Amino acid sequence: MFSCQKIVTVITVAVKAPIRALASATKLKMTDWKVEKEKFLSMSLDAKRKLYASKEFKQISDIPTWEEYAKKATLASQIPRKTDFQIDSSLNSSLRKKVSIFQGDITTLEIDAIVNAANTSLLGGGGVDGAIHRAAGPNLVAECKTLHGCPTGDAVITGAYKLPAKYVIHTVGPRGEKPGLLQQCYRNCLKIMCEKKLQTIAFPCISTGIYGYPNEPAAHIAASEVRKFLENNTEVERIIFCIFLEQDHVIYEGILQSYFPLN
Ligand code: AR6
Repeated sequence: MFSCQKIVTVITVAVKAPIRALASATKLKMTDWKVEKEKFLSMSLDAKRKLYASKEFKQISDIPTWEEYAKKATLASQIPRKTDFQIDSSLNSSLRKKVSIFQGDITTLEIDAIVNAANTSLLGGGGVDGAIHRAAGPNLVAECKTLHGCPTGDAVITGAYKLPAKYVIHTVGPRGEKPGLLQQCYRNCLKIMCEKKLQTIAFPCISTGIYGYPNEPAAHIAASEVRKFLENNTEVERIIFCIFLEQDHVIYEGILQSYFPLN
């Protein structure tokens, strides 16, 4: 006959063993992404390029500055900047070399950081979020899981794994037109850029897809926040507005003429 004490001991052992196994498996998984993250960050560019999901990638030297771009292109009509937004005109000639319009897939950019328009779970989704997770591979979601989400307007940084970029900065845009929260997204991403001493970053048009922020008001926020940041952080090399849709291309060409004047 088993005593009560013995039964309790047997049950305890039976329950604890799988929990311990699960904990050690989880620990192994965590170690996996950490090891992979370090591996990708320390490997040579040649070795890393062999692992990119897409063989097509763009270096910063392939992307013209706004000044170079504007010389070659016939630009869309100018869109005036918000009347209450003041710029320091003495910085115009240097700052138009610090921004770019790039139309295409953000996952092809071989730069310091690309921004992801994520959701509060950070566990992936559609749109640019889906494209980034697909190209980065499963270690990205494994690292994101350890962050336990991100509130709207905030931003967090992770490795970029198989992406050509070094890091992904995930930010959660607002659903619908909420200017204060969208400003926070840009500010918090740029703050991380500074803290991590990153030189190059690309933003998608945060919130303007699935989250339904109207495109032109969102572009005003993007351009004004980047202008403000660059006026105080002139050591940064380049901030890219990564445009996917033709509609945004026309808007950004119009808006950058006002926030980053060409003469
Ligand atoms: N490269 C650059 N821009 C892209 C790409 C790409 N590969 N793919 C789409 N875009 P969205 P949101 C553009 O919907 O509105 C997700 O499910 C797209 O054309 O990706 O902030 C998240 O998990 C648009 O201009 O992001 C969230 O649940 C811009 O990226 C939710 O969607 C943003 O569109 C976030 O919605």
